[in-house]
Amino acid sequence: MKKQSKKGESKFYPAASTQTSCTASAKMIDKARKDGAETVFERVASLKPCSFGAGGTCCRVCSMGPCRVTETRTGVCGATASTVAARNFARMIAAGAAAHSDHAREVIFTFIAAAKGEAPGYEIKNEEKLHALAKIFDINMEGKDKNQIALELGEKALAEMGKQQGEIIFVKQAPEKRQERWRKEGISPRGVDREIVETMHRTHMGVDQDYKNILLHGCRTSLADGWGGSMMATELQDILFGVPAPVRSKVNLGVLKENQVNVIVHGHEPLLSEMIVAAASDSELIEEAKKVGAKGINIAGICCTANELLMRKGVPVAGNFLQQELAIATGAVDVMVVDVQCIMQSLPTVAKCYHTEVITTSAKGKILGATHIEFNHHDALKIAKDIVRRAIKNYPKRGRVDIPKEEIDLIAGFSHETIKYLLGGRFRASYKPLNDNIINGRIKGVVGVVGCNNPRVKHDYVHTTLVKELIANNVLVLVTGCAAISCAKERLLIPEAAELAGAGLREVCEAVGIPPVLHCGSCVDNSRILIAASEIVKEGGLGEDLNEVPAAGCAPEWMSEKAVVIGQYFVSSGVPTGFGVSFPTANSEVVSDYLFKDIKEMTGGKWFYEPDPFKMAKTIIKHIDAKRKALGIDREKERVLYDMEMRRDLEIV
Ligand code: NFS
Repeated sequence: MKKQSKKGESKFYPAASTQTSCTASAKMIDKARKDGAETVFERVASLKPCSFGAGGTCCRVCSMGPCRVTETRTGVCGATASTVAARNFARMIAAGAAAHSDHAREVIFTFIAAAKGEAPGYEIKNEEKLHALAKIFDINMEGKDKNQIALELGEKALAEMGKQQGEIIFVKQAPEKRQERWRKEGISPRGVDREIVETMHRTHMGVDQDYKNILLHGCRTSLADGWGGSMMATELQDILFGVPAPVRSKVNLGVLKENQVNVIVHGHEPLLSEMIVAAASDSELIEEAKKVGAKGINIAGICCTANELLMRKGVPVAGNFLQQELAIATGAVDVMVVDVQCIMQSLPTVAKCYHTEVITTSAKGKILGATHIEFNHHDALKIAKDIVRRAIKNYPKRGRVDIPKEEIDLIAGFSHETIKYLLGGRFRASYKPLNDNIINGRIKGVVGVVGCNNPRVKHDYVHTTLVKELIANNVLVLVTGCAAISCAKERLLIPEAAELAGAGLREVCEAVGIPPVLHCGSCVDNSRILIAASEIVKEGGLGEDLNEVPAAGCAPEWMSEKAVVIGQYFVSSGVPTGFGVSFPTANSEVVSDYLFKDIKEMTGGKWFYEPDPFKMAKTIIKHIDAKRKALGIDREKERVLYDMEMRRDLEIV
């Protein structure tokens, strides 16, 4: 137990080493405690979660309550535990979908402005992907230059958000059989905004009060995100900033530099952060930095903004969700610039103990105590330069600096295009070698390990323990988000990590020269996993629909509503998906049972819950083995261990 004195009081907190498996983080937790800076690691210890809320049966959609509903006690309006739990779950899906999709909307606005030449600094960079997308959107490209095509694409993409009828265009990226299933069940998404609005309507007091019907629309809303908003964000960002390809970089708090101006970019949308990276290489600004005694300007990322910049530019990653306050505690962050999502309100309070300036940049996300400099794509580079200048000005104000030495190598940049090229070769890009290796059993299956950190469980430990178990069992792991950063810190994103893999997976990784854990990007980039899985199906030999592929998803340290929508769109796409930490409908046995079992009839996928990483690995492998059996590819190389009697029998023969 560690002691912290605050305002003359003594408080006791768990030892940092029990709260995180990341040694750099543990050091900074201790340092922040000594410095009197309260972080999430103290707040979590002093605040117990409300059991009604945690299990999904606190209803506060009207003012007759809030009602704490149980299996035997309804709310004032008569709403049962199953209705309330389904309603809360659906609202989490809608909020998560809204976050991803609103991110997409900003990207589309900038995309259109870039095509019109109204966003200096941005350009339609990847023409190959522009043409591929234009094809999907049925755009006639004849005689048009890239900006004309991009303008049409941008406008069509924007129309997808507000589309009222028909189907989201990306739905046709899914295998035929899957599309038919969605149509048959009535869950094929019509338009992004429409499904989100309808969830809010249905879950208003006194509307949809049949848990199955609520969850049915939850499926539809989740698909509007996975195959709509999220996919749109990823695909258009790839055209604007480039399709990720394998790139080397570094991770953990050691990427901060004592002798340089450090700017941390944190949040989600790469629109401004891409410009900050550009500003940091501006020779005039570098000169200004030198004048204040710094050797240069260093940019590092936190959370999914970090993943965006890492994937496309190889910008180093300072840490994941639970490290945002700890980065400030190093005393070396001159500016932390944030946009939207996963940003703790405590940042300016923590920053008060140091010299860091926290700058908010989105009109949608302000924090009291932070400086607000609003971003717009017309003046992006100028705004980025202003922000970097503030960091330079702040550099001489530093107090004691204590940067942990951890700075770990990693390889990222595995877009679905890259995986295809790496496995099949530049001129015959194909998923066939991957399919063949799954069929011959060298690779048992493919699992997406995604999502957040949650201080209710040991930081990074659940992710990395689970992933190590999976690769040891020949499961190829695709990672995104904070999960990817956890794995990177544990040295799992380098080719040498193949030594920890089972013999089959190791052989494949060594032959191709890839790590057994592939970094596919940020959280909106989970849509890359959907496309990769669809390509696997289209390649042939592993079933005709996504639910037949030996694959699974999980978010073992989840905390945000975005994780819920991601999990649900995996399940709605036919993929068994697990949560660790806690399950948001736990207080309703009826709803949990439905999500864990019966939803499978509708989607072919289902949820599971398992907080223990070893048991979760076992559950995942069981799912994969069942799928291998159903495909008839489970019979290879069964090793028989002979006992003495069997040997004697053999000798007689
Ligand atoms: Ni996604 Fe969770 Fe946030 Fe990224 Fe990290 S916390 S759901 S992983 S940064 S979005």
